[in-house]
Amino acid sequence: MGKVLNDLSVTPNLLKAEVLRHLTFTLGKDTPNASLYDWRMALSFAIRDRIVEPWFASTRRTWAEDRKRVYYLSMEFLIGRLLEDACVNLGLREMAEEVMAEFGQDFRAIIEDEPDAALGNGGLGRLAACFMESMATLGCPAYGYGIRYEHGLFRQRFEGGQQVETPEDWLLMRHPWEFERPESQYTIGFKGEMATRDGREVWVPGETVLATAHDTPVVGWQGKWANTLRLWGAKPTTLFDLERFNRGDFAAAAEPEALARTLSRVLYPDDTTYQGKELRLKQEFFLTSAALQDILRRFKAAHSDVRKLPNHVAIQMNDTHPAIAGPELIRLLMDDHGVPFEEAAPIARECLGYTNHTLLPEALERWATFTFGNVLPRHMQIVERIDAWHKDENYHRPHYIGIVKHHEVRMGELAFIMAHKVNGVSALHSELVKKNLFPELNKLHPGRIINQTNGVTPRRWLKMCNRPLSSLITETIGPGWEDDLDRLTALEPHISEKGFRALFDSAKRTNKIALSHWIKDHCGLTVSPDALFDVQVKRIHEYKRQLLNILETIAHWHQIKAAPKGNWVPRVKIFGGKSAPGYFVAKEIIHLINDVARVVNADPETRHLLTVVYPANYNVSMAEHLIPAADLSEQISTAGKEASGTGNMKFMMNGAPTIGTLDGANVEILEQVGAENFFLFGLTAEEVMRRREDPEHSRKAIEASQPLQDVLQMIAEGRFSPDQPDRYHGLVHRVWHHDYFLVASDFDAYHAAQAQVDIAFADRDRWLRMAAMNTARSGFFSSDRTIRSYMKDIWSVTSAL
Ligand code: 26W
Repeated sequence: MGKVLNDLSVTPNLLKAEVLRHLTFTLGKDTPNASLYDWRMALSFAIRDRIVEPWFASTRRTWAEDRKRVYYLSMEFLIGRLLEDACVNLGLREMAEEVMAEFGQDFRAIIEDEPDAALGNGGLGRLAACFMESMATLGCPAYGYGIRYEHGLFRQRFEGGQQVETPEDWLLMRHPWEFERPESQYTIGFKGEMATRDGREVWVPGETVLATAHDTPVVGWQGKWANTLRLWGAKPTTLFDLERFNRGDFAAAAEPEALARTLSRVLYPDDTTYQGKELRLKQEFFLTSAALQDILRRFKAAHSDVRKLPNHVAIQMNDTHPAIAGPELIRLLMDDHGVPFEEAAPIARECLGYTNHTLLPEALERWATFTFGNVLPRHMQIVERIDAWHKDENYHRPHYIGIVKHHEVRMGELAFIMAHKVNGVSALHSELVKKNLFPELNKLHPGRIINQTNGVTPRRWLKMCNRPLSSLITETIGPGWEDDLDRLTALEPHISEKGFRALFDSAKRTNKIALSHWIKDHCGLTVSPDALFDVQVKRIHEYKRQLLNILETIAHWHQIKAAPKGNWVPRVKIFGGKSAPGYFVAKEIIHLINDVARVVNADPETRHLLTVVYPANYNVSMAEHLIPAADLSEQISTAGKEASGTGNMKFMMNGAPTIGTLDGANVEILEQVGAENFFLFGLTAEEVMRRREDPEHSRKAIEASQPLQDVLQMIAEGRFSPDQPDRYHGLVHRVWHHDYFLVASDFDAYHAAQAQVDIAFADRDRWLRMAAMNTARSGFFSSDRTIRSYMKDIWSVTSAL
């Protein structure tokens, strides 16, 4: 590693003066009148000032050394709160707390006052945020490109146990981390037609909007490097229709503005179900075109020959959402730089990489050629040209393979063909991408599909969110594990020491006590920190099988009631997650969980042994509260369906063993931690496929399982919905007859694995060994490892540090 670029010689007095200066001169507030918000702003600006220096230094270095840059294109960046993260990475966390205390301000309260920037749905968006942090930590020159949505992911409330969505408005208050760049502005065209000018075909767009840049610096561990997250906001090219205004039609005069702004108004809240909406296609092109114009502008500032682009530019497409990057880059090279198609296409491919995040058929983007051709007429031509070019170069290509098929443009095939590397996000997933998603393309292009197992940033997901455990780690193995997470294996020899285990225990207990208070405040429920905290937090989806979890919870409750004097391990079942607004089945599962919670939590016979908790509005900040306090990590998807999972890695780092199937990165977690420290159950991906061939699989599974029959009977009788006994008839019917995700077939195995969890948890010593082993073996799941591997295998870039 090279020298530290940032001068971290800030003293408490200096920081204090800076906070006061910002309070006074930036916020215009006197201390007696300053609100929590004012103090948060003042501290944020003071901290941001410390980032600007390494940020400039990094940018200057990249220019001076003419370094290749990575451009990460993503429709989602689920960044969460930034203040504490920035403090931690600058090494100013303790000092900031001290300084604010001197002003009589509570640091925690300030942290929690920041809105949680939810510019993403779930895993894919959070991965992008972790990658940004790791690229900064590793000194990989990089830009993240995304959309500055005015409204991030909706807020979730429960009304009568049902999900109700309300709009999110994180930008209502001033966002202190960004710098607007009115000078970095590009015109984005849509629709219109092709025309001939000087013998050349040109695109004359029918609509245009402006994309303006908003930059947020992303600082890495210890402030050695900082990159830029550049989010585009949409603005009208003409602010105002003056003619209409003068005619007195004031509302209509503002129409062009309203129209343009819808482009960056709201994040699509669907993860995994693609809808085919024109506005979504426009958003995708808006992001991609702005990014590519910006990339080419930067390239041309230092170079003249666009044929050299791949030596200087690596563009990563986060799923197919920015897959229009292939045709758009070709268009810019051809139409703006006069490069012929045959040269432009390979140049574009050399620059582009494509990450696949899902195998679910309903998630694969395809646009009706009608929509695509209407919104992007020039790109429609180029897509057809790419398809023909690919067919020519691969004359063995089977007739049923291609980008345009059955009047649809298939974005997966487009992204694959236009990328020099295609990667899956876990070992199992990457194999399935080869075998099931792109078997023919894989045969035509052997070696193009590679694996890059996901990771998470240990700065946010261990250092920052779990201070008790982080301190213990540092006391035990010394500092430096934060950016060298494999060093956690040095904890292993200590696990056999009773003293260390007691300290590990007390760190977890501290977190559980804190979470108990949080649950009391947010849900009004009293839970004991002695109970087993069993947590499933993620988007609600059938394949993730929250239904399996709640059915087993009912079975467990039923068992306790049959023997209330039994030697039961007290459990707190914690659920968290949002459903897509239009996803009926997922919403029904949410309703059921809340109904079960109401009944079970009111049962005096079991109250001390079982509590079901479902706090509304799960988001990044809530994850930071829940994960450090978890005893058990629920990763129970139908095998073959969860591409990777990243929550699973966060739980592992924080010392929570997994109960899970052989799916996604669970496979690799199991490999790292060993079978004795993992509660494995359920059908494998192959067994799942075979099991589905039996049309009677669910009926047979239910008939073979008395506990499951009892559970379904209770639900069907309205035990949890006495006000509407038939509420779950549809749900129960589906488990019996349309159980695509094999809830019934895995039920008994899951129930048995949960019994094993109870046995292990009751043996305090054994449990602590398992928990600590999970932390000690989690080094592999640092996103630093992932990013190093992308740098080497896909991007061909080196660290500037
Ligand atoms: C167009 C609708 C849409 C929106 C989002 C389709 C698909 C998506 C994403 C690909 C869904 C997603 O977030 N996938 C998750 O990506 C994570 C990061 O790689 C993985 O850990 C999760 O397993 C995967 O579900």
